[in-house]
Amino acid sequence: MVRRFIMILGWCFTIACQAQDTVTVNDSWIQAAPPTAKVFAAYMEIVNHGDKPLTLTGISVQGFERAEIHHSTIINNMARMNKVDTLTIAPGTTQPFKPGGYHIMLINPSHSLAPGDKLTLQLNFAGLQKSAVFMVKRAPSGQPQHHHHHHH
Ligand SMILES: [Cu+2]
Repeated sequence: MVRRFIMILGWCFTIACQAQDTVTVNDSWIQAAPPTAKVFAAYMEIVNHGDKPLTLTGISVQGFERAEIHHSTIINNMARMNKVDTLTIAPGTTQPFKPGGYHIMLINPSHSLAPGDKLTLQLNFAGLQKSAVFMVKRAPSGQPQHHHHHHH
């Protein structure tokens, strides 16, 4: 009994308790846009498997001037986007990034992206970093389209 307990602890330290395993990124994709587009929206789900809050503090990406965390809201029937500095994900919860809500805004590309292209984004959390591959694709029909209005 005691030996089994120690084995579980050892397994925990070597595998399960590493920070990289406390966060998973699912369904990561970038919405295709015309070749002249100056902004692209990226969507995903972030799952916090850990027992501590996880705070997203920024996004690093190559081939763009910068990336920002945005939140879309509808005010007086107008789609508005607000830049968000940090986003905290409670332990054991999933934070969706989807059209009409939170999204990652990729700004000023050095070259255009076409459907089928893949791009690696690095998600910077307080205390850990996580890379995820995003596939460029067209928005599923019936989903609200991302509005490229900027009000900064
Ligand atoms: Cu945006």
